[in-house]
Amino acid sequence: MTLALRQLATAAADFEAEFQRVLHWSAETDHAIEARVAEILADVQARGDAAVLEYTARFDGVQADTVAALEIPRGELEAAFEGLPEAQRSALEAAARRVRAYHERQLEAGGRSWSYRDEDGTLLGQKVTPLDRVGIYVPGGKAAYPSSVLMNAIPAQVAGVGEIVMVVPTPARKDGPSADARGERNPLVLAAAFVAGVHRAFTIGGAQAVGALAYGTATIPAVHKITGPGNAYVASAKRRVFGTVGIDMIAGPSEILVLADGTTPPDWVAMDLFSQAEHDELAQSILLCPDAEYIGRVRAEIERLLPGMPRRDVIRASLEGRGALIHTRSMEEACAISNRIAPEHLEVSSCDPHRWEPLLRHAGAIFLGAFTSESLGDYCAGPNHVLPTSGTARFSSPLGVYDFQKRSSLIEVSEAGAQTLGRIAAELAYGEGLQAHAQAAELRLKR
Ligand code: HSO
Ligand code: ZN
Repeated sequence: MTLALRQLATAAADFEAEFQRVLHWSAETDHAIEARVAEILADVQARGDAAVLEYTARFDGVQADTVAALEIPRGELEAAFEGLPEAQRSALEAAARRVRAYHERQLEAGGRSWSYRDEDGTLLGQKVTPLDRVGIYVPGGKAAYPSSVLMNAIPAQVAGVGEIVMVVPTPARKDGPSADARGERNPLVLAAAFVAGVHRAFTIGGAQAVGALAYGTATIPAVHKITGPGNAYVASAKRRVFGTVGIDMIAGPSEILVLADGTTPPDWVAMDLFSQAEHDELAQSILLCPDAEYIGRVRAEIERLLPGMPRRDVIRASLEGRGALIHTRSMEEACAISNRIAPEHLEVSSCDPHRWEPLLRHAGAIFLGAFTSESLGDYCAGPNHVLPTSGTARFSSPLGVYDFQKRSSLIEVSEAGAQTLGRIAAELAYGEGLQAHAQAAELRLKR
């Protein structure tokens, strides 16, 4: 069975038209979902816990008398961690350690307050403070990723956030009565929450969980920012509560772009393309390479390896729907095309990656050299795996410590400074017709 995987060449006459098809990304809004989410949010805001209980029963099949019964006690997070096989426990801890070490560097490099005095002795500065309370949304079901719990909670913890509240839906089992009236819980997710220092966790999800975190209920504390991925309902709810609270980003399907010079074993590249394709039928995997013969070898490896992959149906749909193998005239041209795509993950699969890295401007994360498989970054290299998708790497950055901090400006004007600044401010204030502004400055001038 052959694979309908698009092949393009920059030298071809129809390249631009074909390339537009690869770039094309329809982010249509579903009006039915939008309306439903608006209703749920309004209801949670008006009725609090009672609304959360109703929607949790209706959507997740989980019956509870109180929202307090949907809270997972910290002891249960710890028990989940203790109950894991030793190998999983130490892998989780090793990953958390590396992610923490990386984000601590971020704090050191740019996350501290600073100030200076100007020539008049006026103090100017920037005070950095962590958010008091944040909410982390963790999807249930097929997209429940313990690694994402680490990637969201650890930067918050490193920033010094006072309280990290996690929500994770735990739909009741469809195949008969659930042993746990509160639904099926994923022990790895709970264990990751324990390792990452989550303070409180609730088994709720969907737009109702986003609403509860944004507005607060009698049981669920209102947070100041909500981060984490979710389905279309969650994404829509996050957009709507933005302004009441902060949000991180609206993440689209995963993307990987491999920029190859033809020196990496082709099966490694094929598997790296699979690694993001297996996330989602809408994920995007692209190969850019100036060596046509090598592209043929990668393609052969893709066809050879695909039938053995447990998630081959998802991978095939993703590769056929949005994947592409692109032959370029040179590595320089491949870098330029990569910048136009601005992928979430960019692998520079080259024997000389530092030669190309300076040419690469837009990517969520850049993985240098043949040994750096993107999947290492997903779990344990250290940098965050929550990254800008759908071309937004042109203007946004990975989730980081800075997303859990805010800055306040500090100003302390000296007596000498009041003379210098007072004259400037008064002049501009009169120009704007704002008398009180001008006089507030002038009253402090020495007569
Ligand atoms: N590649 C995904 C993150 C992930 N991969 C979680 C595996 N688990 C989005 O960057
Ligand atoms: Zn991944």
